[in-house]
Formats: sequence, C-alpha cells, structure tokens
Amino acid sequence: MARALHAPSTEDLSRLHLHDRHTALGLDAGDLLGMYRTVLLARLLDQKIWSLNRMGKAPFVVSGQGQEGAQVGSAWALRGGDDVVLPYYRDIGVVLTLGMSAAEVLLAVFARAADPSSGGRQMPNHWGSARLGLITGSSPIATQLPHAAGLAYAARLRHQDQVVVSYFGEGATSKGDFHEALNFAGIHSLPCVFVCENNGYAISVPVARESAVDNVADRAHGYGFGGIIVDGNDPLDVYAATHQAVRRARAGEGPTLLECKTYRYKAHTSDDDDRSYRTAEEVEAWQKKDPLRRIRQYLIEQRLLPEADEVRIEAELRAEVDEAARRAEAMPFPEPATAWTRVFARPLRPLPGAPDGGDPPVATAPEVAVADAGPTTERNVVDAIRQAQHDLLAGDERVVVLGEDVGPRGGVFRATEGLAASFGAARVFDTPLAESSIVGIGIGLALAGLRPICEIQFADFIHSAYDQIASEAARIHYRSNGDFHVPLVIRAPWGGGVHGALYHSQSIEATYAHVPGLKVVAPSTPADVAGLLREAVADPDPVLFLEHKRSYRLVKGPVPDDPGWRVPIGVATVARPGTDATVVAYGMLRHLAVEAAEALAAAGEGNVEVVDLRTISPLDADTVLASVTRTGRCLVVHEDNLSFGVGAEVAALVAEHAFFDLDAPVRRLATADVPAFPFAPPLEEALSVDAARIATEMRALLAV
Ligand SMILES: Cc1ncc(C[n+]2csc(CCOP(=O)(O)OP(=O)(O)O)c2C)c(N)n1
Ligand SMILES: [Mg+2]
Repeated sequence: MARALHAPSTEDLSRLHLHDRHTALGLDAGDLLGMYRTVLLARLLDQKIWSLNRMGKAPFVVSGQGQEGAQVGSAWALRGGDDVVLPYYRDIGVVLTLGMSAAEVLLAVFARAADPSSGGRQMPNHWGSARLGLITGSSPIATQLPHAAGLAYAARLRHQDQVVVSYFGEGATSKGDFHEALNFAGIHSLPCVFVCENNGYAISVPVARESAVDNVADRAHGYGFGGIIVDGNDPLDVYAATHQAVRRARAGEGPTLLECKTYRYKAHTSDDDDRSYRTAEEVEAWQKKDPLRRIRQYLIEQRLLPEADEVRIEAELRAEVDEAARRAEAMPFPEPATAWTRVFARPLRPLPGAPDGGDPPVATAPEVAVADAGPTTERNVVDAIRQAQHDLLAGDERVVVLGEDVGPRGGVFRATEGLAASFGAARVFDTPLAESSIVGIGIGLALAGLRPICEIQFADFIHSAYDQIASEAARIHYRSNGDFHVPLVIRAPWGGGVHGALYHSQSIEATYAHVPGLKVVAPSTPADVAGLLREAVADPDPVLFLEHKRSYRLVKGPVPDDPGWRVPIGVATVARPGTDATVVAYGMLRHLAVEAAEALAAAGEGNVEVVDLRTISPLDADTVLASVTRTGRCLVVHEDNLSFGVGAEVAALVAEHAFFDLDAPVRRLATADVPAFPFAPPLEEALSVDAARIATEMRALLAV
C-alpha cells in the first residue's frame, strides 16, 4: 500500500517550491534588497524623467524601463570602482548600481554645470565618471567596445585582476567595432565581459532584419570564446551568468559574451513613435515578465519583503527622486565662456576666437637647438623614429607600440625594427588588420594610463579609424568636461613621390587638422621627428604623427642622443631665414622649398624665408605672422590637394592679421584636387610639387 503523505504546511511548500536561489549564488538578503531597491530606483527615476519631459523640463529622454533587470543584475556582480565599466545610453540601472546618484543622473538631464558625466556638454545618458570607474560614453554605437579591449589589455599587462565590462544593444553588434573588439579580446584571451542587452529592436528595425543569426551570443564562437544567453528580465539569472563570466575573466580564462534577452517598454527615445513598428500587445506581453515585478515577487516569496517594508521603500525612493529633481533643477547651467574650455588637456595655443576665460595655453619648455643639445648621431628619418621609440620604451614602462606588422617584422618601413625583441611581445604587439580597432584599442590603453603609440601602416588606410579618432579620441576630454584624457600617439607614414599611387600616397593632414581636440604633427627632419615624437608621447592629448614616407631614407641629419631632448608641439621653425618673401611649408616640401630658395639666392633672384610649420594643428600663427609681416610676401606650399587645405588656413590667417603688411596677394601651390597621385610616372610627375615649381611660384610672388 502506498504510504499516505501528510499534507505539507505552507512553510514546507515555500521551502520546496520557492527554493532559495540567491544563497546558492552567494547573495544574502542585503544583496537582494539592494538589487530590488536599485531596480525600483531606476524605474522611478526613469518615470520621473518622462514626467519632466511632459512638463517641458527634460528635452530629451532615453529610457531604460524594462531593461533594469539585465542592468542591475549584471552590475551587481562587479567590484565597483575597481572593475572598469563602459555603459551605454540605456544603462540607468548599471550606473545607479555602481554608485551614481539619482541627483547626478538628473543633473545631466537638466544639462547643469555640476553634471558629473559631462558638465552639461552631452545629451543625457552619456554617462562617465573616472571616480566610479565608468568610462565616458559617446553617441556612435559600439565605439566603446575596442576601448574595453584596450582597457582589458592594459589590466593584463599590469597584472591587475581587473575585469572590463562593456554594455551595448543588439543593434551595436552589426558594427565593425563590435567584431574588431571581440576578435582582439579573443586573440589575447582578455578579461572582458561583453554584455548585450538584446531588446529586440534597433530603433524600429527588428532583430530578424539586423542579423541572420538567431542569437547574438552565437557570434562569440567566431572569436574563440563562449557566448551565454540569459533571461535578461530575471536579475538573478543575469547576476549568476555575469558572476560566472567575471570569475572566468579574473581567473585568466578569457572573455564572455553575455546576451540578455530583454525589452524596452518605452519608445527608443522621446523623439520616437514606437507604434509604427511594434504592437501594444507585444509590449504588454513583455510587461508580464517585468524585472521589477520578478525581483519583488522573489523577495516576497522568500519572506524578505513584508508589505510594510515594500510600501516604505517605495515611498523613500519616490521622495529621493523628487528631492533629487528639485535639487538638480535648482543648479546653475554652465557658464557660456566654458564652451571654449577643455578641448585639450594640455592647450598649447589659444583657441582662435575664444573669449577671455578660455583655457590659457600651457607654457612649453623652450627648444634647445640641436647644436646645443650635446652629442648627436647622424640618422635618417626612419632611423630617428625607431631610435626615439626605443628610448621611449626603455625610459617609460607605460609606453606600448601596436599596429600591423610592428612586432617581429619590425614594420613594413622598419620603423619598429628590433623593438619587440628588446621589449617583449606584450609591449610591442601586432594587431589584426583592423584600423578602427588599432586606434580604439589605443584609446583604451591610454584611458588605462598607458602611453600607446599606434602605427597605421599607411596614412591612406587610417580613414576607417576616423570615427575612433574624431568621435572618440579627440572628443573624450571635452565631452567628459575634463574628467578623462587620451594620451595617444597615432603614427602614420604619409605622402607621395614614392610611386605609391592612389592608396599609398595620400596627404591626410587637412582632413584631420579640422578635428578639434586632435593635435596633428608633420615634422620633416630627423631631429624634429625624434624631438616631436618624444613630446607627442608625453602629451596628454591624442596626437596624429605624420611621417613623410619619401623622407624616411632620403633625409639625413644630426639627432641629439639625449633621450630627454624634445621639440615642442605647436611651434614652427624658420628652416631658412630670408627677407624678401615667406614660404610656409612642411613635410617633404620643407626640403624642396629650402632647395628652391637656395637656387633663387644663388641666382641673385631674392632671399626667401622658409617657415616649416612642423605642427599643423594647433598652428603656430605667431611664427608665420612674424615672418610674413617682415617679408611682406607669402606663399604656402603643400603636397595635400589645394582646396580646403592648410594653405587656405594660412592664407586666411595672413589675410586677417597681416593684410596691411602685404606687398602682394598670398599665393598657394598645392597638388591638384585629384584623389592622390596616379601610379604611372608621367601622371605622378605631372601633379607633383617639386623644387622647380616652388621656385617658379617664388619668382612670381617676388615679381608682384
Ligand atoms: C553609428 C551610429 N549610427 C546610428 C545611430 C543612431 N542610433 C542611435 S541608437 C540606434 C539603435 C541602437 O540599437 P541597439 O544597439 O539595439 O540599442 P537599443 O537602442 O535598442 O538599446 C541608432 C540607429 C548612432 N547612434 N550611431
Ligand atoms: Mg536594441
């Protein structure tokens, strides 16, 4: 006979059926209540922001409602302030978990000066706080992912047991930066956790139109590590998976891609109308799986949330949010004059047009002439670059070198030859062939406090990194209101005259000099190359360092042996003094301009001064104007094409500030507006600016 079972008590039932999941995960009641409070705070704060929007007080809302379980559950598994976190714009639950207050979130909503993320410079939800280990974020999707890989590489290099956790939507997984970052993280088995909050849509585009693969997590296998799918609306599930991924990363077992299946309840932003691409029924169906309800229910089942506490907690949090909104709204806007500040961590020249109160330029040490700099060695340009990098690696363990073929091969131009053997494969390392991530990883390394030197194999291939350079490296200091800076050097061999044709000859300086926040340097003597490279590495801002390919082996000269000898950025030099006209040049054309000036002098046709800009941006207006006001004539020569180029900038500068000292109109000599030099020698020669053409222009200028 079957044994009769006695009816279980309610207590037994709850023990049986409502099993305790949290203790098995190492969480106690305090954790659970903390998670609940944070999910609820995120929800109430988000709701408050929408109501401020309806009142006309919050012009733009990006909502996290529905995704708080994925956010709080994952962030709860991190060591706040120690691990590094790169949130994306929906991650209200992440930043609250990691210590940002409701008031701080609201300061950004109101664009107030005290907004810790950006001082009111960025739209709301672009969070960042060096203090909290939250890396400043931008608007372009997925750009933060290579930064995460760089930060993780730095942690590994320094033997820190830090984990780098980055967040993004499933839409971001279509971007190259996602793939490039995961590829690099997989190759080096980095301590990264990539958390995808898959809410089913990229604005209006459903997952099925974003990817032919069912699950984002499946993509991880393509990069040599694991992908995990979790119920993103169950904070405990998310916690468990993140905890496991973090443990693996900390133990050196490599990255994890964690896909949290979740949903956003609100439209993409306050500017979106989601009724055009999804149904109310679909939203309702997901609301039944609400993460807030789930964790509240769990607490109740565990008898950890008596009704009275539930009511009290909600009242407390509502009061906190209301009070935070009142306080934040009462705070002042930023002062208008601060709009011109914090473009550079180390401003070298006044920003043109900046009112008083802009950042004053930092005085740089006066340049010591090569002749006064102690012993020198005769080197060509590429040898000077190699030696300077050698000295930099030897003198500062924060310096690392990365790029395509820079390791054992020593670079296609041999600019890194011997460096990997001397300083090890961890500090001088080959990257996959992916320029956006070379720069993006460099940014991550720089944010971690290293001094990366990225090599772009040919300047012509830098453009796929434009987003990382212009939207990220050059903007991070400004957008974080000075909380972060990016001491990154990007070396790029540029220029023509080497039969490199359209894609191995480009001049890119004008394109990049147009980017505020980026310093662009184009030295042309071995000493200037060495001195400026050292200065670029010491500079706290991103520097694009252009090396003219043709000069690499052609141009030789003495280079001071003293590894401390430097050439200041933002300071031009007079390459050949003269009295009758000024030629402004840089790169290979500095040498050709000097050659032309010597030819004119030898023929008794005039005494022309050649100013070598050395730095394109920030431009040394003082040296140019001092020369032109003395000579009364100005010719600008460059190999870059004519229109919208450095010549236009210098001509405008001279017209604005030295017009009444001019004896003749400013002239420009540049390559025609064609897409770089063609391969066939007669075509290349037809376009090239050589010494003879410069001499002809000089004569024309002197004849006026
Ligand atoms: C590179 C880039 N292209 C377009 C946009 C405009 N945009 C902002 S969010 C978004 C959708 C992102 O979807 P997903 O990554 O899934 O994140 P979700 O908004 O769903 O959380 C788009 C297209 C952008 N910010 N960046
Ligand atoms: Mg999405």
